[in-house]
Amino acid sequence: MSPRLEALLKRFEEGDQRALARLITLIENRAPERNAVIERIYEKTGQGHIIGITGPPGAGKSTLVNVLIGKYRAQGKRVAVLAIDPSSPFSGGAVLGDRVRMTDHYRDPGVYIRSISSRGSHGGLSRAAREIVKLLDAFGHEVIIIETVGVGQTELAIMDLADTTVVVTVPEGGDAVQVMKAGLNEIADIFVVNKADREGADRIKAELELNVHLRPAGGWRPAVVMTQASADKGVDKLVEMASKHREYLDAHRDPVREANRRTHELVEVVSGELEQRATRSLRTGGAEKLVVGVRDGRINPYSAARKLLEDPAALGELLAANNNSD
Ligand SMILES: Nc1nc2c(ncn2[C@@H]2O[C@H](COP(=O)(O)OP(=O)(O)O)[C@@H](O)[C@H]2O)c(=O)[nH]1
Ligand SMILES: [Mg+2]
Repeated sequence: MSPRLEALLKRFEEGDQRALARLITLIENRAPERNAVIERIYEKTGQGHIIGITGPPGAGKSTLVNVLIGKYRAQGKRVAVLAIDPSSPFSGGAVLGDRVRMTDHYRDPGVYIRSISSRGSHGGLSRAAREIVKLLDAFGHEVIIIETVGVGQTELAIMDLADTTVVVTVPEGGDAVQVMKAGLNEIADIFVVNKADREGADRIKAELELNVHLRPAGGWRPAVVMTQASADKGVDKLVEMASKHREYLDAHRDPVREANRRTHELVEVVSGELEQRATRSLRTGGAEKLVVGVRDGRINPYSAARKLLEDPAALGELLAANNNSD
């Protein structure tokens, strides 16, 4: 580990928010040092309550997060927010009003807000999100809120990072149907019907409650909470249910799920690292004869790959850590 990275980690451990920000940027940029960073902080993770908030755009998720931050701060808890939503107030697509409301929290040293863009990133987003959440957790945040727009597979994978998943819906046209279609009802630990001031909120609540009762008995039954985030109504109930859900999780640990998560993490880190090393090494002269043969068409890529994989010495060279040019 370079002395610079060592110094940065030391500042992180001392609680310097700028060091936290720099380390998050390393993760976002997929810097080669990122594995070493997470390895170093890993033991300090597992303390914070990770709350995922998802739902259609415009449902009021960011407004709700703003209010939630205040509630948790009033309990004396340190709060981090990771927003993965290009249109979120956190990520710059904000209406002015949202930004003004956020400034209180921006100045509060007990609150850390970060957004990452979901644009342009491919398979790496859920891994980056997981690693950033680990940093936020190890830093000492007691509550970590992840906000995403519930649409694709990546967002579902990101919600899998959460201990407690909150699905936000609104009374507007067909919104609840959209939630069902996107498979969000299966991942919800708590449903929020936001914009309770709007017509039809009671009907949506009844629909969701019916849906909850159709779930097999046993296990956690998702609560349905009505809120009016913009008027700070009903949010205390959400805080209460989130805390109940966490107690439930503590009392009903799922060792199989935890083992699967850890194994998945191992596979992801190893395969990512192997791919990076092999790619670099093949581009910079590793397995030269084979690569040249493939380039000028004498050997087909499949035969070359098989030869390489069947030769332990060549493979060892290809994957040697010193091929890393960091
Ligand atoms: N009527 C009403 N509007 C709300 C409520 N909560 C949020 N909004 C408004 O809904 C709009 C979208 O909110 P936002 O938090 O950006 O939604 P997001 O895209 O889900 O993050 C904003 O104009 C909010 O002021 C509510 O409870 N009632
Ligand atoms: Mg938002």
